[in-house]
Amino acid sequence: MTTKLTLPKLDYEYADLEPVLSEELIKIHHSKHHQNYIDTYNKLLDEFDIAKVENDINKIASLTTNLKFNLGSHINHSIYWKNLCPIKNGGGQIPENSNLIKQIIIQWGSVEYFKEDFINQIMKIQGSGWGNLVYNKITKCLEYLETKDQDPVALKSNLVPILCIDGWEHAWYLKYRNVKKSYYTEIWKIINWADLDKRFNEASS
Ligand code: MN3
Repeated sequence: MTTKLTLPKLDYEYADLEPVLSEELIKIHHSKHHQNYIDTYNKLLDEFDIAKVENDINKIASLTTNLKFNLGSHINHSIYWKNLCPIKNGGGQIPENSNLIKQIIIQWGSVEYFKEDFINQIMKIQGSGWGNLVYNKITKCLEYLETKDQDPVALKSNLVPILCIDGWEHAWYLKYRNVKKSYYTEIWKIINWADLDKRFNEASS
């Protein structure tokens, strides 16, 4: 018995992340790209059930790789959508008494310097991947972590994702074309700091 995935509904309308991310871009990213990862995962699950019955080792090996890719993508996108918030609903605004912000200031000195550092790090992605801010449960510190392709942070057991930024070209190209850095600079205007703070509090408690 396998559990099929369904596309999570967004907490906002496709046009609500304007002007940082356009309605067309978010609509395609959510209803086409994210949906496609889910449809593919669900289809692979059916094939996996058959491969198990047939004890087909080669089929099982290739399906496992593809299942990981598509489920990882779903996990990453599900965090990404929650990490974003329309400006009119408080996107980009730093909440008062945020434990996450206190930790950022301890480690980076200021939110501005943290953002600058994050942008420098995420610009280093070659090809497709994600730039993540994670909480390390062993060192009890925040870290930047790059994950390749659709690998989710969840594959590393001591790390908890706080912020996952999609570095795939489909996440920004329709709006920013060849100027990728503008995507990474502008996105802070729609960051859902309240969501990040909630994730940090859960991870560090
Ligand atoms: Mn994406």
